[in-house]
Amino acid sequence: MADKIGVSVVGCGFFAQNHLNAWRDLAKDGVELIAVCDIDAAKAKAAAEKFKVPRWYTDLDVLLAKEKPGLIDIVTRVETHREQVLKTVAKGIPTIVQKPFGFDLGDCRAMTLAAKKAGVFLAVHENFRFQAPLRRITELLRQGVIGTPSWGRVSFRTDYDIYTGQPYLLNETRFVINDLGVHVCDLARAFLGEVEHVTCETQRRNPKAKGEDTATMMMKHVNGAVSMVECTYGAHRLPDIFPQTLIELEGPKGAIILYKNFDLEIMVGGKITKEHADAEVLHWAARPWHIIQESVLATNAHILNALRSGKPADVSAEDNFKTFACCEAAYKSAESGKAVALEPLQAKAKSAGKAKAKAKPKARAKVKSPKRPAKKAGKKSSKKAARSKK
Ligand code: NAD
Ligand code: 89Y
Repeated sequence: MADKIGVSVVGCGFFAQNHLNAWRDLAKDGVELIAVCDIDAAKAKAAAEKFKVPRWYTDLDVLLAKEKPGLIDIVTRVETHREQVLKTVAKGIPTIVQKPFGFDLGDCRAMTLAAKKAGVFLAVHENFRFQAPLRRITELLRQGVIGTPSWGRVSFRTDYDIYTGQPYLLNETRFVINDLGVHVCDLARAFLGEVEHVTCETQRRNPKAKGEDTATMMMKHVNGAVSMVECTYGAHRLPDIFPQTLIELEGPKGAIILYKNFDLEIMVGGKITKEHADAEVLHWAARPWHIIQESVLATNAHILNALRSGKPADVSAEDNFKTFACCEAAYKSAESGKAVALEPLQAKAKSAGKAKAKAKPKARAKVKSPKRPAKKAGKKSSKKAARSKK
């Protein structure tokens, strides 16, 4: 049995249930859930009871004063990520934070920089690349089965009712790119390499949504590859295959296509090899979410292994900063109608991040909202609309 590690989960809402289940499954690898925290006492208490966690808190500062976790897992919503990560990193505690890493690239840079300066492990819970069929595609690409892909498509299209579980999404001024774009952009990077520039068009098909619910992105990768990267919560298709991501990759030796229902085809040398790449339905999981739920376990296990072996996670803060830069570029492209290069954006966020990391917490209020979604919503001022509140 591996050495014991005390894990604390912060935020005990909708998605944290998957994290808590996954950490409980990792007890066999030495994980001990030592404390949970939620500003809503009922949720913190319920999580502690359900997962047999000895202590629960309603204030992260109190948890940090009383506990000595070996790892903190932040599963609150985006508006709290920066403040919480800066606190846990300042205490020297290895930290995982849920996606989206930050509200904007400045947030992501501030957290990445703080962790780097303090020499503290920081990973982002970017789980889509750990989904069973997507892990299989990574493996095939590493084996060079189709050579280096020069074209790809990553697509997530649904109008499944996500709003019952995640009602806050309707109020996000940065909506689908921050929520799903982070996943599909991460997959484009993982499969086709770093991104040079992004072109994007956004749409708001659901009038009840404050921000964009549809994004169509085209990416030019540094190695010359091109990808179409799409996500929408406004596609009226049957069957609705939520929460599946479809993939097409073309390389010099062949193609890999992930169709609906996890049917994977590998086309090489004039032959098609078919595989069924569905995930196991874990004992606490249920379709159609099982594919995401199993990936939460795989993500947590990967990050834990990385921490233990003294290496950055594949989804480290540094890595996810590059994914988020694609999203920032997508918003800027949708605003300007032009292709947006990543490098200047990343450099700009670097210097802004340094300044903000030094600034006192109240400087956070100065973060500007994206102009386009706020204009479309046409109700709140851009400052008020910048971060959705509970
Ligand atoms: P939620 O609102 O259901 O849960 C958030 C919880 O955090 C709430 O219980 C709230 O009371 C608590 N909270 C708020 N501020 C807090 C604070 N300062 N200290 C402690 N607790 C606090 O939201 P959710 O749907 O669970 O989303 C949480 C995160 O998970 C988001 O970042 C979301 O994007 C992400 N998410 C990821 C996936 C995925 O597949 N990776 C899927 C769904 C949600
Ligand atoms: O919020 C989204 C995510 O990150 O993964 C699935 C989701 O919960 C709804 O599409």
